[in-house]
Amino acid sequence: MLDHSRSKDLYAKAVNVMPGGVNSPVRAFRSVGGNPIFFQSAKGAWLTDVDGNRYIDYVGSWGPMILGHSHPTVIQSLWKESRMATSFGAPAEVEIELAEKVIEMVPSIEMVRMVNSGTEATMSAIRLARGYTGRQKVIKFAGCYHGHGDSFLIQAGSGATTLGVPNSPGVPPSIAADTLLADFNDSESVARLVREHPQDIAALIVEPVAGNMGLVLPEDGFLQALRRMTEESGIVLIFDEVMTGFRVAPGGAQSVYDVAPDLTTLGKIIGGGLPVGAYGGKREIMEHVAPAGPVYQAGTLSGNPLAMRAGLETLRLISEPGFYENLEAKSAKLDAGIKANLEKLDMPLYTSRIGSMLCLFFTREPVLDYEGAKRCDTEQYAAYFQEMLQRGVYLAPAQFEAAFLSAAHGDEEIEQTIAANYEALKAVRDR
Ligand code: KE4
Repeated sequence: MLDHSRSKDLYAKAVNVMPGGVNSPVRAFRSVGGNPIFFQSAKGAWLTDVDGNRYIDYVGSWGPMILGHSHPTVIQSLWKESRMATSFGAPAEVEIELAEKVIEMVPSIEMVRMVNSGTEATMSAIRLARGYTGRQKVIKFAGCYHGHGDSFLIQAGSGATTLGVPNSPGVPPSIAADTLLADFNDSESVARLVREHPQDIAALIVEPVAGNMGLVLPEDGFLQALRRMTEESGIVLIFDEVMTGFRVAPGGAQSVYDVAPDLTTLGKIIGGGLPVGAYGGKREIMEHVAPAGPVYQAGTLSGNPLAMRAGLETLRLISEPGFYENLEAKSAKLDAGIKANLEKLDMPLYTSRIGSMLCLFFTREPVLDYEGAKRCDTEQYAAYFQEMLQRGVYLAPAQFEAAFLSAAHGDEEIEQTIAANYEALKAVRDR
């Protein structure tokens, strides 16, 4: 067993000063048991914890670390930027540079506003949709997670499901009443809501590839149906690409499925590991955002030069020729290795993958929506997580997440992961 004594000591201190000892619930290992691990450093595909144990990392800070941790070019650019300033609270050229890069990479985005988290991006996007349309209601999908804004904590995925609170206390019923729930991959569930609430739906927000109930891909025609129905009804279509943006392709999931939303929300990779979110889209809609228009949204550290610089350098590096092809080859190799292990062990578990996002579901049924995800055996996932941890592989401490590869994951890491996966699955099977 790995020695985690310093992590244990630190957690005992942490729980006295922070709720649950963490600054974000899913990190607390509540659904996988045991003590959360405290980390000391990270480089490339590797994490080192405070007890000196090393792990191959498949959380990647929940998505941002597509280059791998502490990429030298990003670190160097941050060092240079920090010698000039850390924050102005006033315009800086690097904000324009990042905005231009985002607009270049995501054609549906004509104008963009930087914020400080994915939650801020999604909260602002629905406020903008409500201000632009003069309508009130928002459609979301059960199992999708759009951050912790009040309107979204209705059948929310990710940590909300992991901790069993998909509908959080503290959300006023009046707010919840304006959030309409549909089922992922079920366009008829959307059509029904549109029929029931003609002219009163401001926005439909969806993760075009759902990464917060495990990884659930859109079935053929689903996203196209959402585009058609929202177009016909004057509903603002918002693709929440906080996780998939710059992850599944340079232009995000919308470029993979060739569906252009009205607004896109971004986060994670756009900050290169520093706190950045963004929302953007059609100029005609974005021009309603203050101070250009009346829809108010603001932020002390929005456009912060350090965060902008880390994001810009990251987007420049992932735009280099061959980056995604390389990432795809690594991801396909890992996926094939896991599938071969499941075959050898006669464990027909369901898996999903798109690019460098993968998921192993502890269920034999295909997972196409939230109901399917909730059928997973989270106890088995917990056992699998611990077996992998002991073998030096750090996975999301929750079944309802995705695993992320980075460009820094090489053959050595992938082969070590496949070997650990075989042993861990065997241990779970034979429990
Ligand atoms: P943040 O506010 O956590 O930056 O972004 C919220 C968000 C919005 N939209 C999508 C599609 C997201 O996946 C997220 C955040 N993702 C989770 C992981 N599934 C963040 C990890 C955490 O909550 O600690």
